[in-house]
Amino acid sequence: SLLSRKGRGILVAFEGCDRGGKSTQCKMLVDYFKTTGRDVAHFSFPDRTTIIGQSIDSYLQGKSELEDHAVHLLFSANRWEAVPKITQLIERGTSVIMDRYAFSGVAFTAAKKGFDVTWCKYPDRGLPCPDIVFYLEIATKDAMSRASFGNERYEKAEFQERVAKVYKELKSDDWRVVDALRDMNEIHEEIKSTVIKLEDNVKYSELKNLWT
Ligand code: NYM
Ligand code: MG
Repeated sequence: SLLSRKGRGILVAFEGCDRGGKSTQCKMLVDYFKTTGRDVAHFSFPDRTTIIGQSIDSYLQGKSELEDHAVHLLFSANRWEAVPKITQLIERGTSVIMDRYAFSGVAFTAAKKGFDVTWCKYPDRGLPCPDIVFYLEIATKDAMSRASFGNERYEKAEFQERVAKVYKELKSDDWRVVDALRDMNEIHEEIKSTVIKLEDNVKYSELKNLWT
């Protein structure tokens, strides 16, 4: 595809177990992009505003039950429905910062009994591949002591430990592991400098496809 003169936007994903501060860091990075005049868009998965997202939201809040394979596919469909927007933004030079992505999909389902990583990856195969993934690493005991842990499905210590194990299997060279227990401004500085270094390298390269 044609890349504009200013180059494409970069695709950044934040990942990790619950209560690691992903949303805070996402917002801080988006604000940094805005204040420096970079075009930026912010996505969160699950996107609870769509029809698919509403069923996911109800499931996460424990207001409804869904079969485990079925809800896995809904999470994936909820990403695919955002793909036309994401690719258009990236191609037009807008960077996209995502709070969770396909790695969450795999980690949270593969943490369930009877699921394997290969099966879990398949529905998300071919999604736009993030140029970088920031993995906010936090020990379960520290996450549990943070505000409002335990309100939604999956927010149980034993399950989060299993999720963390799957994430370890998913890590690749495009991941940066960030110690999430530090001061949020310190973390932001580290993320910001990593993104700045990366930016020029990816601007004129094609966006890759995930797990292909
Ligand atoms: N989650 C999130 C999944 O189980 N599969 C997915 O594909 C995604 C994107 O939803 N506990 C889980 C992880 C979280 C929960 O996310 C809601 P958040 O960031 O708390 O809104
Ligand atoms: Mg949550």
